[in-house]
Amino acid sequence: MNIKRILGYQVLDSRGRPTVAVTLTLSDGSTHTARVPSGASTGAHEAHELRDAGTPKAEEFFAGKSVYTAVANINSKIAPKLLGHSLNLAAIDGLLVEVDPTPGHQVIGANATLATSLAVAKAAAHASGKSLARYFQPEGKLLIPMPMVNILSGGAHANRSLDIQDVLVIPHAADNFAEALSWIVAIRERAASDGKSHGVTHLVADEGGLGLSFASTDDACEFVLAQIELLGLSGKVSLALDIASTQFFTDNKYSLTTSGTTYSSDAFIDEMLNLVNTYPITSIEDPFAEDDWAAWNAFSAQAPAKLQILGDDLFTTNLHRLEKGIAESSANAILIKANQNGLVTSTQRVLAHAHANDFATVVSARSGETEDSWLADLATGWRAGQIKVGSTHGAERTAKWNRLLELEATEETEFAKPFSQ
Ligand code: 2PG
Ligand code: MG
Repeated sequence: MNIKRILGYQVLDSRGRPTVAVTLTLSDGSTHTARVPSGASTGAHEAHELRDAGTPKAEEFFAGKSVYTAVANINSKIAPKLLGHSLNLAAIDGLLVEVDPTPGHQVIGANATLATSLAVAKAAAHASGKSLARYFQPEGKLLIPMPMVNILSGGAHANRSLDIQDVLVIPHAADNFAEALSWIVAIRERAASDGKSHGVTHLVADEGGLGLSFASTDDACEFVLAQIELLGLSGKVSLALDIASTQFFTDNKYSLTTSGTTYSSDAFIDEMLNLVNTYPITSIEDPFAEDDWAAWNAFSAQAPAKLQILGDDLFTTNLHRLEKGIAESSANAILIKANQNGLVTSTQRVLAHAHANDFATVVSARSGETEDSWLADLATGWRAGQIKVGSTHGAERTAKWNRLLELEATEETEFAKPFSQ
């Protein structure tokens, strides 16, 4: 079976912003569509998301965010190169690198390469008669990832109602994914009704979490812990934080707007240590800015051994940055976002390198998502162990949770164990 047609076009993400879609037609007449997500709190070292601002293609209605150039690159530069090709994903990703050998796909855009690469992966799974998860792991029990789910949103996802970006929960004691999700839905709903004194609860943040206002991160943690306790889930559900601190790191200082406090790196290390030593937090993401390596290294040396220290903006799913983090023991886990990288196979290589070096992996959605569910299959088929999708509200989020429920119901699976060192 080979590729008959590749068509790129512009669609919308969950924020109503343009993003790239590709529909690939195979010689058997079947079609395979993939859509790419887009971040808001993006790291400086991410692969290049090509948007039209400043080009003649930019349209006033999309405020420069249209992706017509990336789409044109798919149709005029990528498609001719791939037509007639058989479905070898690694070989096709190699051809995409030939089209644009720059690091981070600077010329044709990582949104163009990833949409194509994902459509090819879906088509290859179809050609081998398998689901996407099974295409990556043909034999044995599939590993359904442990979810890390957003309850409260702040930072760039909720108009900075909180300095940090996410207070999340990990249902680490659940026996299976369906049970895990039922606990989370209960916590999310309890938090929504209990949160009325902290803001407008019927308005949700970019990832479906509650954009409530709290004076401090401590208050936000206390609030979520209270919901967990009231549901009788204490000790079964732990907290996770995405500090997303690059967002408030300026002039070498961490500046919190809600409290008006400014911290040096050393003072912020103490602040973060205090947090993780006070609350049942089992994972902390981006406690320090993307290039503040010294702070990461010092924190990792002092943090509790069982804490997951997770690099998102720090690593940007980039092999070289991960290698540096491994060499310097800057963290012990990496967030895996395919669009930070730009290709399916090279994203998988980053994940495999992390596993080979005893780093945990969390496959993650972006704050701007689509109804596509490939993320659930990738996280499962790659045996990532953990997944982060946002909250349980919004069809772009539930598409992934529902796909995991489907995999658990229909395939031979086991449920991942929580992080441990
Ligand atoms: C993150 C992600 C998802 P964004 O920081 O981990 O929560 O946000 O997609 O905006 O980078
Ligand atoms: Mg993050």
